[in-house]
Amino acid sequence: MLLTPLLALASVANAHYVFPSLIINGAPTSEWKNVRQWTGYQSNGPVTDVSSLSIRCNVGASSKSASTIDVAAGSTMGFTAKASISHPGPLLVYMAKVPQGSTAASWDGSGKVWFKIDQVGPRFGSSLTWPAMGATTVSFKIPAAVPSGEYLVRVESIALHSASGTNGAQFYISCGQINVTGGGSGNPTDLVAFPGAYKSSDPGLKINIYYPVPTTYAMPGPQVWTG
Ligand SMILES: *[C@@H]1O[C@H](CO)[C@@H](O)[C@H](O)[C@H]1NC(C)=O
Ligand SMILES: [Cu+2]
Repeated sequence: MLLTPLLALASVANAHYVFPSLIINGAPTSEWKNVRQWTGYQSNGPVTDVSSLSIRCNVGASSKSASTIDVAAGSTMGFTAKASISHPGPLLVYMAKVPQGSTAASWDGSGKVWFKIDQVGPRFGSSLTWPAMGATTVSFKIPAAVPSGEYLVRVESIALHSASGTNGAQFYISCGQINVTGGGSGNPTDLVAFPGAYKSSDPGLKINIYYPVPTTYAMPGPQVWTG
């Protein structure tokens, strides 16, 4: 995971955020061109119910459509975070292959189809520090072994600043539409569904990250598939 930090410490302490653009070949695409524009995106607000359909690609986005863009297998791509990831918590990235006969533009992402390709959790010390916090871009590698074809790619920042109560974790999510070219012959494992991958009682979701200071952290969801 590569993270671009916010350069100036802007007044974002309590601000929500969105992931509106993909970063392809080092350059951001237009906002909401290759990322599904979810209902109410202007609010920058989070999803909080892990059992809702909104946990998949954000509010109403299962039935939204964007443009699909080519990405070479094995290359680095990313998302912009606007204005920045201003809450503490892990950052996770999933992909789902579009089934035969469907397209990234029309598929809803349903079923046990999502595999995790990257994540970054906390560093431990006298308090937890979260490397993704403050980032304005997040970048990750599309595994070289991923087969060619169309995919949804899902970025997720889970904000844990008020997660000690049930449904206190906040999920900031976007789904992009990509067409993997030059792919391999891997067979992604540990597939999960959204909703379904998480429970509100998961130890990485219902957690007081401040006191007592945790010495371990259980990343939500499955293992990372590295190809
Ligand atoms: C995906 O890439 C393949 C190989 O270049 C191409 O034939 C196909 O048209 C592309 N699909 C989309 C939706 O861009
Ligand atoms: Cu917020």
